[in-house]
Amino acid sequence: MRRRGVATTLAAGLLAASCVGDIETARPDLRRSADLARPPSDAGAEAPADLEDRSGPPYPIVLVHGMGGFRKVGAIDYFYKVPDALRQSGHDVWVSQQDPINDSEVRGPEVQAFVEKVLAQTGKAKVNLIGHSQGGFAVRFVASRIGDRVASVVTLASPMKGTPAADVATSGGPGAQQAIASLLDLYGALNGYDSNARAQIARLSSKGAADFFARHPDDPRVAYFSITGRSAGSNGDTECSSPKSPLFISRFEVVLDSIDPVLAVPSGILEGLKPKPVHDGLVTVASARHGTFLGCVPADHMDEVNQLLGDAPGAKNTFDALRFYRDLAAWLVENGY
Ligand SMILES: [Ca+2]
Repeated sequence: MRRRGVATTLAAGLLAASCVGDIETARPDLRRSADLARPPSDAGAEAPADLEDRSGPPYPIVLVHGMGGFRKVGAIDYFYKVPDALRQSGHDVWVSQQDPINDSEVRGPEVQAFVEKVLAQTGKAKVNLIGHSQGGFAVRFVASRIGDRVASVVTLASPMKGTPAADVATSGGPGAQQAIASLLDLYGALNGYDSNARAQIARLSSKGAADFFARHPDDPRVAYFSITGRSAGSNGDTECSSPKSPLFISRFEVVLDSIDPVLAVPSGILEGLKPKPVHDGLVTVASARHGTFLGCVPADHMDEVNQLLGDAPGAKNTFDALRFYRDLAAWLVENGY
């Protein structure tokens, strides 16, 4: 059931919050809105059956961002213009505002608390979680903790097996300082390599990722899907192949993407590996594959979330991030989530 009134009210609340720069004060107000109360026209409905019906699908969508704010964008606008695009299509969308720079062990419980508030406010039995990059760690954490309340987990370009860029950054070896500087710049952690940023980058290393998911295993009651980007002019080769790829992804099969300049350093690290992996400038396809892999879109790590600020993904690249998220949300509804 679509609730445009709810979506509109939530959109207004989150838009108001988005005008505030500070993460703590920008945390969305989770008071029950008037629109969440039963509409007057439903007052005479059969209460028990009606309540049961309203808790079912389609479930609310919770977007969970990765590290940062990218550069000057900030965490609130991380999925640039995506929440509004989804709400305009009738989806009930919430944007988690967890700590932008911290270990997934810290961010995971923050997202869980947020999801539990969404569940309480909407009266829905479950939610759909969509996490980009390190946000994929947080959504898998939540599904591991409260799997009975999670219908689906969609991870986008999440380095489930770590990223070689973080391996180099944490190695202390040649190129480490440049890798650290580039990651901090990318994520907007310009105030220095503090302990939180250090922990977060370490979590994105292959060892850090393995440790994390060993502690927070998947729940068999949850449907796990993954999608990732391919860039640097790659067509994805066999690494992107998926028999489960829906049309909204597979239709980009012959479209190529160029790397955003902000990803030059981590992309260079990946391009230097032998054999050279298919990647999005930060995360390899092999690392991002998890659960039911739905394929690759021609997008670098910034394009995947319509960054920077909605700029075009690259010459002759027809990938449209806002359309992608609308298609993804519609696909979730079609499939009963
Ligand atoms: Ca691009």
